[in-house]
Amino acid sequence: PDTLTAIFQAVVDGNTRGVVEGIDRALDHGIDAEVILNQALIGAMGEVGRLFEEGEYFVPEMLVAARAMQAGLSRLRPLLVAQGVQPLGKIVLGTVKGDLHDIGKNLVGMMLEGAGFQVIDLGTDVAPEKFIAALEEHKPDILGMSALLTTTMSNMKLTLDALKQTNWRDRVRVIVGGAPVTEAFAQQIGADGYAPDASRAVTLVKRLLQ
Ligand code: B1M
Repeated sequence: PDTLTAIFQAVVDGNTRGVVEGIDRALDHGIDAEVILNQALIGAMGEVGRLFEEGEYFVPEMLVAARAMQAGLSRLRPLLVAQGVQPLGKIVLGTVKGDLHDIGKNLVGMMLEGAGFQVIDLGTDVAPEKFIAALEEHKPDILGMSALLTTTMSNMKLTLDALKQTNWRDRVRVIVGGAPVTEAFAQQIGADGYAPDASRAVTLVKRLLQ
């Protein structure tokens, strides 16, 4: 528990080295990678968000915290991702246009890979045309969009609308997620599914591909 608190604090402080060393120590103590992820890393980003809301943190602090978090995720990645399995399906994933948040998306991608799916990650600020070009190129089973801002959620709908202009809408299942996104919103824009977190994104994808 002390080790987890130290990792949590290192993320909040943006102390990348502290995060990585803390994770190594936690793993040495036999703490499970998923426990480290959920309790220390994800918990810490929640705290960073709270500090930002209260005006105690500004964008630079959020950014260094995010970097420390990403370093932690990279360290955990091999433990969360199973290797050498036959892909269960293909997913094209990206954060929508205008939105640069990628931690949640990366986590969703990692969990899906861990569950045996092939993930093609288009990164952040992905315009509808770019999603469509990736569908043409990779011919995935699923298209996943992430948005963290209330102002960029609408770009999920724009992407879905753009899909309808192509012959892709019926050929791919579309799932959405991200902090401001809800089940109701997903239905309203005509997505095929919504997941509130990365592990439920895996359950959702499995269900949609059955
Ligand atoms: Co930003 N930011 N940020 N930020 N940031 C939020 C989102 C905010 C809620 C903070 C706040 O005010 N409390 C707020 C949004 C308010 C709103 O829209 N209502 C906000 C703001 C305002 C901004 C800026 C506008 C600030 C500014 O410039 N004034 C700016 C916008 C930049 C842009 O995108 N154009 C901005 C910038 C940034 C940083 C670049 C500094 C940094 C991002 C770095 C990065 O991602 N590489 C950052 C960060 C770190 C945050 C907070 C603190 C943390 C986000 C995060 O990584 N959470 C965030 C506050 C918060 O969320 N408490 C905040 C951890 C992550 C694991 O969770 O992403 O929710 P999450 O993902 C979850 C689920 O949502 C779900 O699964 C994930 C794992 O369980 N999920 C999916 C996500 N995608 C999914 C897709 C799926 C399924 C599930 O299917 C495809």
